[in-house]
Amino acid sequence: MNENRTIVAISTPIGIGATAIVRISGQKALEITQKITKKINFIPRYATLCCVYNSSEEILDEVIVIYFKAPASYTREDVCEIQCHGGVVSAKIILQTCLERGAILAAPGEFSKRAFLNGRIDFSQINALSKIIQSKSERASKILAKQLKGELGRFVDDLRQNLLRVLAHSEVMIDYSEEDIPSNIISNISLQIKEIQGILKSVYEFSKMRQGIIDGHRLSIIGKPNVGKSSVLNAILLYERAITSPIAGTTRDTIEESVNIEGNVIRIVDTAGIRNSKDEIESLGIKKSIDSMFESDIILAVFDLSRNIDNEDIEIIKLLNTQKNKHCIIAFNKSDLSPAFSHADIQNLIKIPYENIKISTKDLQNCTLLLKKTFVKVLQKDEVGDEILLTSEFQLEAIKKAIESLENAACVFEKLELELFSYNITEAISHISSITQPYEIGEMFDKMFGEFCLGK
Ligand SMILES: Nc1nc2c(ncn2[C@@H]2O[C@H](COP(=O)(O)OP(=O)(O)OP(=O)(O)O)[C@@H](O)[C@H]2O)c(=O)[nH]1
Ligand SMILES: [Mg+2]
Repeated sequence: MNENRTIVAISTPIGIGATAIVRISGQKALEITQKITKKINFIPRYATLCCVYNSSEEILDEVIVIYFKAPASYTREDVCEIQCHGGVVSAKIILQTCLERGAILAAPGEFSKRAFLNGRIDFSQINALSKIIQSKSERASKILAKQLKGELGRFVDDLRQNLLRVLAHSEVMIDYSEEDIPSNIISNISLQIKEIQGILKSVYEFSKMRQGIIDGHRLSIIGKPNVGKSSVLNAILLYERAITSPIAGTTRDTIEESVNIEGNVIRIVDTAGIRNSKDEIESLGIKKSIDSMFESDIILAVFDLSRNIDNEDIEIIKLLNTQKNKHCIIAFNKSDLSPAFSHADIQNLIKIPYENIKISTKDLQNCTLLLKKTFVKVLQKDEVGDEILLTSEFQLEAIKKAIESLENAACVFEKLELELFSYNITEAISHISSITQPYEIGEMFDKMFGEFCLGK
């Protein structure tokens, strides 16, 4: 990127609101603003009322200019913000005039990119920014605002400092012969590694469970065929969205609908019944059911109380057991019929935490009420207080890799293979650091800044 270019963009939505803001950043920001306003004196951080003129000296609008002198600005460059009248015309013609005076149209997120490259914000803050812009929930915005203030950056810094200390100890020990290494240093390092591993694991699991807060909740209804999954979907939506029938294998493809339950937007996915099928189309549907379960943060597994537990149900339980760090609800359906088994019969097969409910979709009112109550109960577990929350797939992946590196480190440390130990600690440090200072900058930047709107 050529840092000498002065960029400009409209940073408010076009056509909405009483005022609009045109933002200019770069070496020529002040000079361009002076030219288009025919005014020389702008005191930094003071609002100045003036007019904007085009190159034929015609007045375009009466505006307020705020000049942010470098480095005390969002990008750490000279920045001028021109507040003009809203609507569709004014901001556009002011933008055009700036372009004529030598500014270049900013790419999406280019102001933030400069802020990052000039050390004003770190990568975790950029991530928070991009998510705040897209956020549709108040809860998500509050969490992201904390990240924007650099909370995650400080967490990363602390961990990095601790690991650097461990690394320094290890480097010193390399020069000793094995028997000369003081035993208290060895036990101290083991303890520190364990402690950091513990912190990382709990942050990872806590965040994984709560991914739905930031990205939106997704609930998959799974079960073997004919247990009443589509009937459950219809009960949640209170209308016949999916076809239901006594024929096993009625639902062939996933069906998705969004519902708002006490302010939580949940995408509900009804899936094809999971079983061993030779039918090609049904098998494709079943694959989609399993994929959908993997992508969900809440799983609603439905069982038919009126039929004996069989191998197909056991397969569903086995699948559930692979889904750690997710919310799981087990619904025993068809409770209006005489029961063939009870919760106690399968309880010890289920290895993950879950809520269980007994329902009958034939008693629609109670069924809907109970399902919604359970969803709310499950979502309440998502409350986030002062805990650190990782808010993107990239951050989760970085912490996961750091945990793996620390596991390797702990393993080689037992054998006092110190060079390998140092190598693994260095790896862990670089994975953790990538949350605030990514090393593969190019591609990731384009992807992330591409999600920004113009003028941010
Ligand atoms: N008695 C009784 N029948 C139910 C209940 N819920 C669903 N059914 C019936 O069970 C049959 C299967 O229901 P569906 O909702 O189509 O089941 P499904 O799990 O979506 O089935 P597939 O799409 O084939 O996997 C239908 O005939 C429903 O009317 C219930 O609570 N009680
Ligand atoms: Mg169905």
